[in-house]
Amino acid sequence: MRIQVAIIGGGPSGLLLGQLLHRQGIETVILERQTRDHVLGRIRAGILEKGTASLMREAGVADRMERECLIHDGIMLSYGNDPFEINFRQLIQSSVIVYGQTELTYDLYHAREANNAKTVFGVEEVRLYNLDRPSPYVTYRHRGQDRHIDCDFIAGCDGFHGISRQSVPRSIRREYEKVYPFGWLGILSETPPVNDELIYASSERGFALCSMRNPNLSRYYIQCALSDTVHEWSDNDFWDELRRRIPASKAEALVTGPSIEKSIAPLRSFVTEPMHWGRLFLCGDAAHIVPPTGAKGLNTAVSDVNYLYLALIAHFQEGDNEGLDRYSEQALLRVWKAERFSWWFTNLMHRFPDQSQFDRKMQRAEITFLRDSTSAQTVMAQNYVGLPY
Ligand code: RFL
Ligand code: PHB
Repeated sequence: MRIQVAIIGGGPSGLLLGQLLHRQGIETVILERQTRDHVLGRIRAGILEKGTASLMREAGVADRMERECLIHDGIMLSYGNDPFEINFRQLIQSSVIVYGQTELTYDLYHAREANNAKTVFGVEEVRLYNLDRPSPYVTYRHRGQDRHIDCDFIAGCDGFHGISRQSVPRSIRREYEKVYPFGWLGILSETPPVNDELIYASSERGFALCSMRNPNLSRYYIQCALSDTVHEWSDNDFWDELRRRIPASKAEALVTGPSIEKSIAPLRSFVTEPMHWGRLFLCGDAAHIVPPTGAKGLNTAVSDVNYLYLALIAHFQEGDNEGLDRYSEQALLRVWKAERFSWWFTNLMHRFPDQSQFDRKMQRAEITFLRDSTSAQTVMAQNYVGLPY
């Protein structure tokens, strides 16, 4: 089999890239390790930047998103019992969109199937070859058979645990990492959200986040120890702990119910450089990870896709390779800014195990500065709604 672009990974990066390229007449195959249902069952991101929404529009897959999304003009922050709003609309005339990664991924699979574009699920032992030559190829096993795909380019969209990043020689790769000493325990429940806007709460007991997917589906998180397991947290324990961490007026108004999903995610900042080697281009979580504070993971994956998509069409349609040559540098410039924002917001809002009273006072001073300073709020708003591409 021969194809123009082989895409490794059928998460949001791979699917969106495939859909954008398909609309420009560029042929792709997506190789996905899991089943479609497995990919769609993963509850992850919930907030889309404007740039993400416009790329969904450009990909022709935004109809349901436009109909069902919620538009959020701001977020609430709270320290102890002291909530205040950062209003994006007033500060920078902008907003974000609430639309789950599961929904976005579903829309992209639906479009791919309607286009008859090829996706192979359940692939094993994917290996990339000849990456530094003009004729790269991919091998994999599927239903017990060995397969081979010749291609012009490979897009490594296979997430943090994928093989694409590992295919860049160790001598070329530089990796930067910070692992945080806590995780987030998240639950999804069919209850009305406690507030119209998201609440990011810093309390003496640790961080909490009140988010949502729609008017009857709430997503809540609490900071937990890395050694905690979901089985140790009953729904009642979760709700009790959440109430203790959010402002009292919100704790009183919280509507609880059974969780329909419960999971723990560790928090990590990670970047690999370069994001391009020979005919291989890394996109999204394959190249970088952010802690979820600030909702930058999915959105940064999408901004990589934007740069790579434009570079690939310039190559295929005009024989212009400048975008491909500049891809890594261009993508990394924006990636590091998202890394900085997510790291800053994580440090500001969480309790760290070895934190001194002085460190806690510093957090308090910074949050109150943010509460009282329009300039500081403007900087926060610009980063939260998404920096320009
Ligand atoms: P994904 O979504 O991980 O998709 C990669 C796909 O590649 C497949 N794969 C392979 N396929 C073939 N061969 C191999 N060898 C393969 N190895 C892996 C995987 O099965 C998968 O389908 O990466 P992508 O597309 O770059 O998208 C990135 C986003 O998913 C990610 O940035 C966000 O979900 C991060 N993230 C969150 N971001 C937010 O903005 N807000 C959140 O609340 C939020 N919650 C989360 C998250 C990430 C999590 N992970 C990765 C542990 C919660 C979790 C649990
Ligand atoms: C979510 O809704 O899952 C979510 C929202 C905002 C974040 C992280 C996660 O910063």
